[in-house]
Amino acid sequence: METALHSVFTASGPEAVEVLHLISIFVALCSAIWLAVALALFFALGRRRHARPSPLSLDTQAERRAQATVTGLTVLTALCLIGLTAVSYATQAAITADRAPSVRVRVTGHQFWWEAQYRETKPSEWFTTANEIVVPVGEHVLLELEASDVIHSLWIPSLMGKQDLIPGQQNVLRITAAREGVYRGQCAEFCGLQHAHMALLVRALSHEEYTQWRARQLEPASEAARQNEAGERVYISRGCGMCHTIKGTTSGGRTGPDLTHVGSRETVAAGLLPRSRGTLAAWIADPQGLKPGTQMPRITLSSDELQDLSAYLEALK
Ligand code: HEC
Ligand SMILES: [Cu+2]
Repeated sequence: METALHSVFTASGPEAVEVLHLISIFVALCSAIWLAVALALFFALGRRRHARPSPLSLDTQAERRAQATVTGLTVLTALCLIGLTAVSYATQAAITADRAPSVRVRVTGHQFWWEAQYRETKPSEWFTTANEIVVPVGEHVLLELEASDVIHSLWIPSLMGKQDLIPGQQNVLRITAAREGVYRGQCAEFCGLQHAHMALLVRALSHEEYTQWRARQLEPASEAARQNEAGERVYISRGCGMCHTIKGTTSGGRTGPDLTHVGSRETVAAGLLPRSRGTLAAWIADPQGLKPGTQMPRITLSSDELQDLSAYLEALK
């Protein structure tokens, strides 16, 4: 797997660049002001006052100078605040500008994973994946954010600032990946026990690769997996389908991630483990041990069942 970018300073899309510019302006101006105040303070501390002949006499000239300085600095402070407000509004307007997206994904935050439903075309062509969003490079993507249980927050630092996912409300986040690559995102609002293990990968592919990926996602469970009848039997008979969906089988659960193409994803359990047959088996054998508090129960399986099941899942490309 390529190393995923995860930093505000590797801004990789126009939205992230806007945010980085804004931060830079704030940091530069505030640092300059802090430095000026610190210098003025040191200067004042080091300066000695000349003793006056009569301590109570008023030095009108000095008074007038002080008044002018205070008035000038007050006006300057107000100007700085107004200026920062203006640039911050301008950034806000630029990153939330209503543009026609070429991909629309409904991202639902769950304890403790991300559901991504692609909704760009007619409902018969919708498909659902988890913990990974694939986007065409350079194209505008609209993420519609929802939550199923508690408040989450989506933060993909290299692509955009944070946005909350709130039950009963839809927020949106607009991203455009300027370069091919993998961008890491993270839940940025404490949402429960496994909040730290709630990562999301955004993979930006060329338009052709994206189209191919999309076509594969629309297909039901792969032929290779379907031929592993023993594995599919364990999946169905052990009740996995109550919570999971594998298109092409009788399962249609919505509580857990859609597993139709779980073998094509990079990670297992929202970035917890890199995906392989071994980690899939480890996860199924003891989800509560690996991710205490996760919403998937431990289901006791024989070692043969576990082998067949993990081979089956791995083949779901
Ligand atoms: C009570 C509901 C429930 C049952 C039953 C259940 N799961 Fe899960 N499963 C979940 C949830 C919820 C998650 C997400 C966990 C997380 O990431 O915190 C999950 C995650 C997974 C994942 C990781 C998917 C990914 O893309 O990261 C796999 C694989 C999986 N389950 C397989 C199974 C199998 C196989 C069975 C049957 C032996 C099963 N599950 C039974 C709820 C369930
Ligand atoms: Cu969360």
